[in-house]
Amino acid sequence: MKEMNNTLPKYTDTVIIGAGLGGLAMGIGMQKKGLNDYIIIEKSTEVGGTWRDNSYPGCACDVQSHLYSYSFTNKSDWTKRYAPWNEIQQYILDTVAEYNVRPNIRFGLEVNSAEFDEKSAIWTVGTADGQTVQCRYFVLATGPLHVPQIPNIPGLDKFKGKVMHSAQWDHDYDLKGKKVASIGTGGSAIQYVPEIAPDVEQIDVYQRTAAWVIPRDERPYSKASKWVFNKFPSLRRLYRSRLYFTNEMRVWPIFNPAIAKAVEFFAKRFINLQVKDPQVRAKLTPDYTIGCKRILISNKWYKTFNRKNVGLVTDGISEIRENSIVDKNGVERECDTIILGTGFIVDPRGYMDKFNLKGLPGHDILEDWKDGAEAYLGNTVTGYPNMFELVGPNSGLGHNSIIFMIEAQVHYILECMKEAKNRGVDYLNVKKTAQDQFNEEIQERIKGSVWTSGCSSWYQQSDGKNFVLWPYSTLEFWKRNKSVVTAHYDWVKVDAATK
Ligand code: N01
Repeated sequence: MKEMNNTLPKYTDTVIIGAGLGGLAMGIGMQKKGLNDYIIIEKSTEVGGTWRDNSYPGCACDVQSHLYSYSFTNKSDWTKRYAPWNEIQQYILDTVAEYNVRPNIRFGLEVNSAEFDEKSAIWTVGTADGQTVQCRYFVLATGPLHVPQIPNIPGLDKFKGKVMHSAQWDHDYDLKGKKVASIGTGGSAIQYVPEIAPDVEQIDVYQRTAAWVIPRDERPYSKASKWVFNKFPSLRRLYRSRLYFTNEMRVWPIFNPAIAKAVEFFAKRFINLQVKDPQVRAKLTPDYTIGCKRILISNKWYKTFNRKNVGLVTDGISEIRENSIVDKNGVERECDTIILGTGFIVDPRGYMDKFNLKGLPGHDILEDWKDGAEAYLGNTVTGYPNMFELVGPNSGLGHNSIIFMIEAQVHYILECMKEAKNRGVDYLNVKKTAQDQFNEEIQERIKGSVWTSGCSSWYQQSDGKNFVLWPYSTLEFWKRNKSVVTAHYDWVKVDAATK
């Protein structure tokens, strides 16, 4: 067990919340600029975020390893095209060691308040154990997919067997010979169901909406290719760029129905080739346009339904009893284990409900976001000076590496800090007009996408507004984050006497 520091200093220049890929990129980015006066507050006892929490069987990234990694680290020995969770977690640990970030992290502390004082231009950040730290800059790197969504199904609390969410896998629990019910068919379930199916006696998969799943171009990297990537970093970078531009093409079907139809044709063929039983095949075939929900990749998912011990239930769940699940047709199926592949609470108004976040007078985040979470470029919010978000509203992705977006945002935040320093001001606050214009533009663009073609997905808040995704190319995002449009901000110097 590594030594943990969980004492907050009285003051530090920058507080970052979260030691996942975002928070670590921010910390390392600051160090590289010689800005060492920062701390990262992490509620868990280890770094890694998603890749620390998600360790279910078969858990792997569906973005290629050479791309799903920081541009500034030179890892050449990824074992395969899509790295498993533990290889990514090890990569994160190695990066933390390489940049010596650990001394700046305070573990086991959950931030539950942050308040900005207009007179001094100082944030006071508080943690659940009663500590506080003051800072000039405040960066939210909490990640949009970290709070498990436990479904509100009648009787779940009365179930006598084992219940676990995919992001809270109990590795001490032996699934051998168990009768399992797995709820949900998203990115997590399509990875763990095929892995556990050979071990369990029976697994019934409860599907509410079928997912579009396309082939995964998986392959291990040979010793020779690792050697080449190690010896010739420029070739590794070239390969990375190739992966990047190939993924970038996946944005085309999102805005072009004809391309979406063509992709759908091949995806249907894939289902037909993989699934033997025509009735099961029909149930697994989605009834919405491909791309409306996140497109998933697996070579194992559909085939798994050819197994005798794998059932597919599409009639919905009416209740859970002590040892069984009853579907909406009244059919009762016994089980001793329920696995919830039911995703995460993505809307920040859901997972920030116990976080008291207050900016300039009159600005309370839950109040400001009562109609939906909004930011400018996904990273600054009107009324919250010197506060930045990583992967905030409408800066998420479904088609390429989120690390690309994170690095663009880190660059942008550092540019903001530099500009504030050059101007000799105490804080910057994005103008409401700039934020509103940005969001109008984004929502207008989204209207023309496949995401609004009639499905329901975690990209949307309850009224249907897509608050998650960036609707342009990632190059466009990089371009807009390259430098700060200074006219979009108020740059404020506070009265020295009140500091
Ligand atoms: O969660 P999801 P996930 N009753 O929200 C169903 C990332 N990820 O954990 O579609 C019955 O996608 C729900 O049904 P429906 C990736 O971004 C990345 O699988 O709403 N069913 C759905 O089928 C991914 O998209 C990697 O009708 C209920 C499922 O549960 C995101 O994480 C790997 C229900 C939830 O699917 C989340 O994936 C894995 C209920 N009450 C995951 N509530 C990478 O490789 C929900 N469902 C980077």
